[in-house]
Amino acid sequence: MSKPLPKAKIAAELASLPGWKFQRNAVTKTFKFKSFREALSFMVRVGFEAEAMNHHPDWTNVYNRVAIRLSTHDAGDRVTAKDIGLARRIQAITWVG
Ligand code: H2B
Repeated sequence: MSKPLPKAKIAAELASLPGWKFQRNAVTKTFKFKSFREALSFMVRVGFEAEAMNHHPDWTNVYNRVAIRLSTHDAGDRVTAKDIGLARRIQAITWVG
């Protein structure tokens, strides 16, 4: 089971993850797209990454916005290396801001 990362380690990781924040024991980012279609395509793309990692985002979608919150439920809803890994994979999806 993965262990919660210390706050300082999370801050260090976020330095190279543009737009991601540490909020209420999760790493978060809201993405805005041109349309619902784009937002939904992004969610499908992220879904495949999540399935490949067996690590899944908590998220909400309202029209062209997708608000993502990453934490590890098995670690008591705290941020672990898995969340940082998924954030990096999301960030690597080429057309994402
Ligand atoms: N996603 C997240 N974000 N946290 C988890 O602890 C988690 C998960 N656990 N996806 C996985 C699935 C677990 O429930 C399965 C059984 O491996």
